[in-house]
Amino acid sequence: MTSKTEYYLEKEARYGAHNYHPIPVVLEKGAGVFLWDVDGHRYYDFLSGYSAVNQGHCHPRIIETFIEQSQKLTLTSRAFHNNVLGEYEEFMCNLFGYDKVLPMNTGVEAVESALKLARRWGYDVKGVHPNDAVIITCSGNFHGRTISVISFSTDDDSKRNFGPYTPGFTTIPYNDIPLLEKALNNKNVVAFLVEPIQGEAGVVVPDDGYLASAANLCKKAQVLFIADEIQTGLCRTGKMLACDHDEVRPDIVLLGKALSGGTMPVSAVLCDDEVMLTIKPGEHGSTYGGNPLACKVAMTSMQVLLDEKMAENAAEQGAYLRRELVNMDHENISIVRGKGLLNAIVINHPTKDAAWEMCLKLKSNGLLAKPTHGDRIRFAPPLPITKEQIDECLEIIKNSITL
Ligand code: IF1
Repeated sequence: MTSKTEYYLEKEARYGAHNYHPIPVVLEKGAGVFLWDVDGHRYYDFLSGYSAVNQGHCHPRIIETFIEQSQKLTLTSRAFHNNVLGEYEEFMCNLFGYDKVLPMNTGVEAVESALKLARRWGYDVKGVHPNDAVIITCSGNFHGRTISVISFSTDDDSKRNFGPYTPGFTTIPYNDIPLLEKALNNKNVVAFLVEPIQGEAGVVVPDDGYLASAANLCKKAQVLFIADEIQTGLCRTGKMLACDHDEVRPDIVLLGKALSGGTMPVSAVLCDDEVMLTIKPGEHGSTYGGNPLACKVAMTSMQVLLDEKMAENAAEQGAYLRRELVNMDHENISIVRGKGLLNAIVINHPTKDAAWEMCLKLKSNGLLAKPTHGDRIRFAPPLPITKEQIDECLEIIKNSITL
């Protein structure tokens, strides 16, 4: 480790909260699929800020919009109108096919907003007795880190000693239709919250048709189907939304991360009037939600995905990457899975922390990835990656997974 890298690591360790355990690399520049550290080393980024930089680092069009709007007007609060919000809302409703959008900031705020909408809809429209609403979630879920959202986490690290927890949630296994059907047999259930692919769990892809069957069952039971597309959406899996693979139209869609191309926290809840209009003025909101800078940046970020056909490229390069990883037939890789450019390999190696050690080797060889749950490594590069670049990455991977 160079003294320059050490300098920054020391500062963070000394003055920052210790709520992360990062790979020891200090980055100072990014462009497209590449990152550079403080010593000038270049890396392929195989995390993409957990899918926040789908469009690639510092995309010129997104940055141009950012600079332009930030020199004009950045925040008005929702006490007043601004001349960007309405156009952004129209743009989003047209692009995704919903009546209304609710703008928020971080992903977990979109999740919280959806939970509030679902409960409110349950009481005002479905007629559930006040305070009796139940929301079904899946084991292995990751939807963020607020108290209510970790209340239905099944991950001990996220949850332990943060109680007391918020009531009103039940958990069923992921990718299990019979148990969903059983859980829906309760008139107090107002919503089913699900990730189309479970990211944090290590890119767990459900069976084809799972989302369609689940959405169907929800419809029959008069229960809202909420898709958390914060990580899977915005072209990451080879379609605009991961639900598109199953031709499912969720009652509520949650977006975040790449909605701003990695420039700032921008999230959104999309749904129709029957749900959205149950919340009235003064009943929900956020200081930064719907600010004109975020709205302008989000519109360009979405336009870039469309103009540069990033869904198509993610589908094509993702399929190629998985095929070549399987063909590598390496004894240390037991599973290759994913969709589009949201992928993971599962490591099979006796060494304790083998995946972590491999990520350190990947780093030395010029590729940044992060292990999850001990033995899984996520491979999720920015979506503009080319076949030639994937080939180079495959070479790096091959040279790094032998310990
Ligand atoms: C961290 C994981 C990814 C998400 C889904 C909501 C949120 C997230 C499906 C909340 C956030 C994060 C946050 C980040 C790590 C990361 C992550 F490994 F934990 F699961 F991406 F894979 N719904 N995902 O994935 O969004 O409030 O953070 O904007 O360090 O906690 P947020």
